[in-house]
Amino acid sequence: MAFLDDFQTMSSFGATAAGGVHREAATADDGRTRRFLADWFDRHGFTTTVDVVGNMYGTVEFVSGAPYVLVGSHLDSQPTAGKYDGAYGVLAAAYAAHEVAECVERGSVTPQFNLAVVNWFNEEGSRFSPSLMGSGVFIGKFDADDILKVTDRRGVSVRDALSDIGFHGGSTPPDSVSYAEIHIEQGPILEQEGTTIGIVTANWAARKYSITVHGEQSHTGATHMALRHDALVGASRIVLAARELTTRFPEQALLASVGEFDIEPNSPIVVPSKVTMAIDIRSSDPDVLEQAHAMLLAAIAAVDADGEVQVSIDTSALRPSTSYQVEGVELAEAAAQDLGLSCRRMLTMAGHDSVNLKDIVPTVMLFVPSVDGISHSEKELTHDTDLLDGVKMLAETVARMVRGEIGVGRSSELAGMEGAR
Ligand code: HGY
Ligand code: MN
Ligand code: MN
Repeated sequence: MAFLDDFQTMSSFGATAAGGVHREAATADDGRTRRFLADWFDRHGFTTTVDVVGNMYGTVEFVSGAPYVLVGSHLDSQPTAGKYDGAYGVLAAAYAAHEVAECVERGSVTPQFNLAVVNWFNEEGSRFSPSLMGSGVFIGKFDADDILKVTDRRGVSVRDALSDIGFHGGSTPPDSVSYAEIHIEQGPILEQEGTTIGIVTANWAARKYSITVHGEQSHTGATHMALRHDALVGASRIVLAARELTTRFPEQALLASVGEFDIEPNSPIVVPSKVTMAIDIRSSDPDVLEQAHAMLLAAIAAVDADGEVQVSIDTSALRPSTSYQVEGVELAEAAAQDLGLSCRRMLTMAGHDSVNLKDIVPTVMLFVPSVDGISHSEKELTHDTDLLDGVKMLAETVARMVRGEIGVGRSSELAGMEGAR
């Protein structure tokens, strides 16, 4: 199968020994994967363009001057991650778009809109924070100049990293009329139920914090205990407070972890002077998330008030729970039914670029099963049959979108959402 062969080739860029990929945004391996995609676009009649924040588009024009149905995901990965998260969605989008373009050529699809495959820059947010960066600029939530100045841990800016790999472009992004994305579920529900396609109706709410705990550097073997200001002790209390939060709600109602943690100066014989960390808390219930937010702030204030360390909350960002447009959900259900694929409605716990896109255009978000629900791990796995059924499902969905079944004018839901953005 061409799709599976191409997916194997794509997964070789930044491949790890344990079968995953390590391909953070705008690294050399991300560049290699992007060049593979650009070459694929060339070979299949798509025009490649790159915008100022490194979003890559492969466009095909059917109707001169008409807006574009966008379909895509992201090629970047977390460190030592799985090969399916994001990359599957980009290649599936390319194959689906190619199939739809062939249908247009044969006359079996009469297009109302044009079509563009997209690889969003830095969905993961591991090298450069925040996540959902390229799609955030696309929808106008972030300013491109601000984003280009963001630096990684070594002080390299987004602008320089993109230039280094040859993907700091200058093209105007295509004008979008609707968006579709397919992704692995990253949870166990589809596999447990034996369902092939998940159709996402809303995203979980999330809050992400970056926090600094300030102590005072001194000698681990010579400073009296009463005189220590150990940043790591304060930071550890906050890590445990985040875990403890989850026990105050029904099981699964709240998820929380500290995923990033840096100690300074990180020497065996020095009491740590500073710790920076990132906390991620999520819930499907916005009220639970807000209660947890208040509890976490209280726990942090208590650590600060004890006096050994000072704690600052440097950034705190809310990703609210919002719904995907019903018209897109219904379109996908009809497509799955016509293809004879089992499907169910579900929520997404993880963030996706579609969470951004749905704020400006009708958006369809699809899932295929993840074995054991594992993701952000080299153990991530989706069976080939599910990958191929997903491509079929995406092609049918995109064909309907190109025909204009959704995205004509602005939906009433979108009009109502504007004030909340
Ligand atoms: O889930 C996340 O927050 C990430 O953007 N994928
Ligand atoms: Mn992803
Ligand atoms: Mn991810």
